[in-house]
Amino acid sequence: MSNPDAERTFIAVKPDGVQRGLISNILSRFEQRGFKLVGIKLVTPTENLLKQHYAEHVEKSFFPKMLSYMMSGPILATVWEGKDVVKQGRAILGATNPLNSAPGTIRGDLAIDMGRNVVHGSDSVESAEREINLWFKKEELIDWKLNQLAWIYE
Ligand code: IDP
Repeated sequence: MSNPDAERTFIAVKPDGVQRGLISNILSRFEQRGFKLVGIKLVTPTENLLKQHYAEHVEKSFFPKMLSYMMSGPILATVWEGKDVVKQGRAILGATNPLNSAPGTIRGDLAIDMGRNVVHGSDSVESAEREINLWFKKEELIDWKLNQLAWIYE
């Protein structure tokens, strides 16, 4: 069995996903795939946190609207662990623009507009590490053994 604890990703349910009651639908996709939840909390992010999180977009024209969308209510912040979880997480989410997302993905099933695309997921192992450190304190990440491991990994 390879080491499934080796990789982590940051997945967030954005305010529209929380308001629309989509939390359990979204989390169940990661749980049922076999990934392990190691951190979870509701957060109302500050402007400062979002500017750090979306540092690459701060100068973009859509940023002010995106900022008010992301600050419009609580976000469910989660951290998942498992083999190739960053890339697999992005595949579970679908494309940034829901209109380009395949059915079966979260955005392809549950969203239409880019500015209401329901979820965030880290796009690389490096950004995952940065985002996890930004949203979570070390002690908020729980080290536990998934007893089903041998049924998920060979
Ligand atoms: P990602 O969320 O799939 O990683 P990014 O390109 O990092 O996509 O963009 C971050 C978020 O910014 C998107 O999820 C989307 O909500 C928003 N966004 C990106 N581009 C646009 C745009 O052109 N118009 C409106 N919102 C956008």
